[in-house]
Amino acid sequence: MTCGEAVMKLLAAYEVDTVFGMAGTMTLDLYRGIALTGIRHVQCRNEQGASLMADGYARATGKPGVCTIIGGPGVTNAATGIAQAYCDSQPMLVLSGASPTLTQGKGWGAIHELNDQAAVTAGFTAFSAMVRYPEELPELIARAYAVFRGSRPRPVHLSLPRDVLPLPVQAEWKTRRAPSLPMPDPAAIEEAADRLARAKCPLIFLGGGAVGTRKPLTEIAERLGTPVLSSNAGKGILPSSHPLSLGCSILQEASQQALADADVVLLVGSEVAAGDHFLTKLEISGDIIRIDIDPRELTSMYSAAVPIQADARAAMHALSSALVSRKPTAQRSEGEHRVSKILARNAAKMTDLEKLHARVWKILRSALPADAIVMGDATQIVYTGTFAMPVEMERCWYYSGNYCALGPALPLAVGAKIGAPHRSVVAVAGDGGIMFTVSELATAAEERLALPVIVWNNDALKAIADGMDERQIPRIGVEPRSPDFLRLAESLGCRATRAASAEHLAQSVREALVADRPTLIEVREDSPWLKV
Ligand SMILES: Cc1ncc(C[n+]2csc(CCOP(=O)(O)OP(=O)(O)O)c2C)c(N)n1
Ligand SMILES: [Mg+2]
Repeated sequence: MTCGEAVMKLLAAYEVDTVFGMAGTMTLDLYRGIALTGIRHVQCRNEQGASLMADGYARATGKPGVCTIIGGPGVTNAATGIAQAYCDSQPMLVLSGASPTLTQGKGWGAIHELNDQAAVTAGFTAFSAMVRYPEELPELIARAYAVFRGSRPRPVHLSLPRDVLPLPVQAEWKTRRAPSLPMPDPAAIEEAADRLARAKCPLIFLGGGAVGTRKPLTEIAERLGTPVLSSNAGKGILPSSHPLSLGCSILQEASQQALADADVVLLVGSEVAAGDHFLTKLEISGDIIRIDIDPRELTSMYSAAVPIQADARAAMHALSSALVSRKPTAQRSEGEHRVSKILARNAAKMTDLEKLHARVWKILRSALPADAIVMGDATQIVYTGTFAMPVEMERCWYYSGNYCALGPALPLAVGAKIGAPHRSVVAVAGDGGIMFTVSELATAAEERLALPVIVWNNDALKAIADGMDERQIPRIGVEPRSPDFLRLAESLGCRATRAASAEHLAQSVREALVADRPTLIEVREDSPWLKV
């Protein structure tokens, strides 16, 4: 067996069933391994598509997404998807080729040469290693799974030189168990419970690290009458319809004010990324009780009066139990009253454009099942969707405000649909964003994915054009000419339509969810039926 075969066999033992990739002469023996194990290979059109699909697969399944790419340009192309997964704490294993060991660092012009390739991804991976001997791999892959399952999940990059991949491997490689998750310190939980019980005006803020805490979260929020606000990654952990839910309204002023006014803030599994609220720093004047698996977060600018380093699920269960014996100062009815006042103030401040966006979200919500996964790009309609699209379940709404790249929505949706074929998945991108990764429509068509791809077309890079208008800067480079999206999609093997009315949009989405291929649905911002 070659190293390429042994590594894929080991990954199959870690339950890898799919990889997203693009082959090259460098990685041929990795593909010998893919053939041997029968692991599904999804062929992307660009390695950026592969890393973003792997990210989407991870978000839909909770398992690491895996990509198999060449070194050099494969790695630099994939960088955006890897960096986004890093920002959003998603597990991803990147297996890339690399130049022959002897040539590395010499500048001899080896094909796909990239100086110090492992260092290129070091800044946006948990670790990046250049493999020298096949025998290093069982430990490196075990370490990767320890990152995915036993700590804050983040991407890992292993570079496999083209002279190492074909080497013979004698021993049988075995999986190793991931370490257990860190448990909360009982004394810190008691202190947190005391402070929360004494709070007059508490507030909970949730991020993606709080996924899986709905039960203890609901108990805590209801017992203390605490409004619950979330980041994009935390959206849906508490259903939007819960009377204590402020949803992901952190972009809106009244919610920001509520955070500033709270006397105790329970901040769970979030770095409070600026991409979610567009401010340099949110104001929080009350004491912060922070629960985070990553110790670095606990000393960030949102520094904690009570820092609890632990798995959020364990910590929230412990906190809920500790509150049972304490009499809360705040009352549920007061909390619910606060929430409705804040939501009403937010609604009153919505701009006309946000109201237009909200109408589209209302139509999409009506056409999508409750567990549909929405992958959003960096477009104005998605910024509005953060607060205007109600979500009842966690892990259903994804918008990476933090990395905020253009182009991820489509490949994220492709990866999610492949990982969770029975779930409804939809991509929402702007006319600018879709062009970054539009070639992956061909991948989606080849995989026959029932995928609605909504293109919000305002004939501009509008977020930036608006910024120029506001600052009296002439519009430069923000009104690119778009192709005919319908013909483009059709030529890539997709169905395509332009929404002609609210009913037509809803019907098109419903049909796209059960079609035999993807459907591009163009929604024009200047549609007469969208105006009131
Ligand atoms: C890779 C990348 N390049 C540039 C930007 C800067 N940027 C942010 S939003 C935006 C406009 C996007 O246009 P479009 O997708 O049409 O969405 P709209 O703002 O028009 O709704 C740009 C250029 C970015 N976020 N990512
Ligand atoms: Mg646009």
